[in-house]
Parts: sequence; C-alpha cells; structure tokens
Amino acid sequence: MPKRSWAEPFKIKMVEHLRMTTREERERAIAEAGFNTFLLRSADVYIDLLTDSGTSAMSDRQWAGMMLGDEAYAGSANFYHLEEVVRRYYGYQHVIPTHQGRGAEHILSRLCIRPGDIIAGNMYFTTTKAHQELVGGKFVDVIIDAAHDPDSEHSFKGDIDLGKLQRVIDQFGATKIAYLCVGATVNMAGGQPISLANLRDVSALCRKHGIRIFLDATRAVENAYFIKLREPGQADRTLTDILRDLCACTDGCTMSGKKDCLVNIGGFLALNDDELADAARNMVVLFEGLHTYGGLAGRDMEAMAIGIQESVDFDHMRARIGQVEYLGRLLIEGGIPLVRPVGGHGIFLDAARFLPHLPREQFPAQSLAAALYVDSGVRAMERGAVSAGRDATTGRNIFPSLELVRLTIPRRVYTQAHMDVTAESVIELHRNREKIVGLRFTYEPKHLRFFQARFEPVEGKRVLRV
Ligand code: PLI
Repeated sequence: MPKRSWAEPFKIKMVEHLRMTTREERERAIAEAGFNTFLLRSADVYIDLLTDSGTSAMSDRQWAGMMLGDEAYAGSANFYHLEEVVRRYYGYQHVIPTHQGRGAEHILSRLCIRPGDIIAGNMYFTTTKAHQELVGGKFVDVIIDAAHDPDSEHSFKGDIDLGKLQRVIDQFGATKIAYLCVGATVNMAGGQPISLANLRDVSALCRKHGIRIFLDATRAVENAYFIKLREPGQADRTLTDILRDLCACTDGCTMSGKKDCLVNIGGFLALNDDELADAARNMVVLFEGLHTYGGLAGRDMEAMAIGIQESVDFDHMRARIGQVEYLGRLLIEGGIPLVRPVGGHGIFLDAARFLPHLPREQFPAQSLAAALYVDSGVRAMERGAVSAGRDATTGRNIFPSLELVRLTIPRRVYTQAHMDVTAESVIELHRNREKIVGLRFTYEPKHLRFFQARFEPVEGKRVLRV
C-alpha cells in the first residue's frame, strides 16, 4: 500500500516572531544565567523546549472562552462548567481549582500526610516530593526496575512493582503509608506510561490494605493514548473511556492544567471522598482563594474546561505525541543516546552516556543543556542530579540512575522544521562532545535547587569550547 501521511489537525492563525541570536550573544546570555537554562530570558531563546508546562498554544475556541469569563468572587459560571467537564472526563465527584499543580499537591499533602508517614509512588516528581517532605513525609519509589534503565524497551515503564509495594507495606505497615502517589505518565522516567492492567492490580492491593491512591493526572490523557496503542484489548476504545478507567482505580487526583489541559495557567484537586473534599475546600481558602476559583480568574477556568474537551480528541493526541516521536526518530537515526521508548511529552537525552568524559559530580546533564543553548539557541532542561537535590537526612547530593536532558515539546506550538533544527544541533554537539566542559555550583538554593542554582565551568569560561 502507498504511504499515506497524516498532518496536524489544525492550521495556524497567528504567529509570534522568534529572535535569532549569534553564538557570541548566546555565550554571553548563558554565562549571565549562571549556566542554568531556567535563568535565561526567553527573548534570548530560539526554540524553547524547556518545558511543556503552560507553554501550549490555546485554540480559537479557548480564546473565545476567555471572553466568557465570569469574574465573580464566588460561584463563577466558569467554575461550574469546569466542575461539570472534570466530572465527565475524569469521573471524580469533587473539583477544587488551584492556581496550578503544586497548589493541589500542597493541599493534598497537608491534609493526608502526618510527620513520619511514607508516600509510595512510581518515581518522584520534584514539586510533589517537595510538598510531601515539607509536611514531614518520606517518599519511597516503587516503580519497576526497567524505568531506571534508559535502554529497556518496556512498553509501560511507569508500571508499579507489586513486590516492591508489598515490601513497603510489610516494612512500614499500611497505617504508616499516607497514600500511593501514581504518576501517569511518569515525567522523570521520560514521560513513560503506566498500564491500566498494572494500575488495576495496584488498586486491588491498596484497597485490600486500606491505602488510598492519588493520581498525578497532569499527563493522564497522554498516558491513555499509550494504553490505546500498546495495551492488549484497548485499541478500539476512546481516550475518554480509558481515562475514566484510569481515574476509577484511584481516590482522587492532583492536576497541573498547564500540560494535558492545554492552558497557560491552572490546576485542580479532584476527590471522591466527601469529608476529605470538605477539608480541602476549607484549606484552599487559606492558600489559593475561595473554593470556586482557587487562585484562577473565571476566564482561566473556562479555557481549562474547553482545553480538557480538546485534549481527549484522538487526532490531537496523535499529532502531539507524533511530533515527539518524529524528533525521537531523527535523534535515534543520528546515533544519540536517549531514553527508549520515546515518551509522551519530550525526548530525554541520556547525558551520562552522551558525555562519558564528565563525572556525575560535574553535572553532565546541566552542561549538555547549557552547551545546546550555545550551539543553536534551543533551550532544554536538566533532569538529573541537580533536579534530584540533596538527601533530606544526610545532606549529600543524590545521584539518580538517570542523568537526563529533557527536550520538552510544547503542544501545538512548533513545526516539523523546528524539530529538524533541534535534531541537527544535538547531533552536531554529539560529534563535538569532547568540547563540552563540566560545571560546578556557585550558588545553591535550599528548595528545588534546579530552578535558581548558578554554576561555572570547572575550567575556563566556556561550557562549549570553540
Ligand atoms: O508546575 P505545576 O505546579 O503546575 O505542576 C507541578 C507538576 C506536577 N506533576 C507533574 C508530573 C509535573 O510534570 C508538574 C510540573 N511539571 C513541570 C513544570 C515540568 O516542566 O515538567
């Protein structure tokens, strides 16, 4: 059969100009930013693959929805629209808006974790773990071993190892476990999905022991797409049906609407338990705002309600994840070490193998992200030892098994040509990898250090030698 291509299910109505910079300008900019891509000005960035968080392009319908903002302090019509949509697509009863995902994580952690409690989960996420630790909890990873192996082609590297989970229950006792925190997809593992079959088994085990499960639903629609494509028996189902099944295995979710939900700001906490929801509605008043806006304008809630409906469209998701796969294919063909299989929201370069001449203490992923910016103006993000931070007890640097650079693809923003430019730069850098210099801290903040830390090259002044 002749090849039949598919293309994006949208056309472009408005453009935003990008500034091209010289290598000299970029060298200056990255030095001023302390070799941390988070501290660059976006005006100095050509292709911004720092994150897919809050960087999506909204649709004309979402923008039209912004004009329907009901900016009432209490009982905004947009809140009721959002509530109805979350109930319909995610299936949870109670919906409490928050300004973004970590707002929901904060409330949930405060309500459910007592000092000394354990929170088990399928790999940590930075803000989630930070909130769990702030209230005295300790995170224990129960993801399958394959998730830590960049070469494992396991279809569901987000799966939970039931044996590991059982051992945590045996060791600490079910009453010491505040809840199970399930990511879908798992960001730090490379955007890897969890299977429905696994989550159902996990749910059965947790229910047997009376342990609650909360889903990090930030990219759960992307996870549903992988389930449809890869899990036996799921191919003919809609993303909505799969999403509802995922959520039905859990007691509630935290949501950063800035990813799947296609908005630039927003999030929510969704719960089934009436009492817990009452407590959350009471607490949200202290930190976010009244329970019918939670730190959001009415127009933001409207855009999120519309974005959720667009996010479950199969053609949208095929184009979104298809673009990530396209970039992944170019890089794999170019011999670049990266996390396989390619995940949902970005490409995760294996910086440890990309730069074997740099010891982990010189933060190869941080160096690679800075060098990529110097080479082409592409902005990526470190996801390795700098992100992992220090052990809360010993104060020592944590060196996780994965030392990655994430090229994160915003939704509906860049074209295939932008992916080509990015791939060519990464491949060129790989050819010249000996020219990349390691980094050391000059400033290290206490919380979530990767956001604001500053570095300098361990020798000379450049991260990428000429
Ligand atoms: O950035 P927030 O506060 O809206 O959401 C926090 C958050 C929670 N869970 C997961 C899986 C995330 O990926 C997440 C935020 N992620 C960011 C900012 C990212 O760049 O991946």
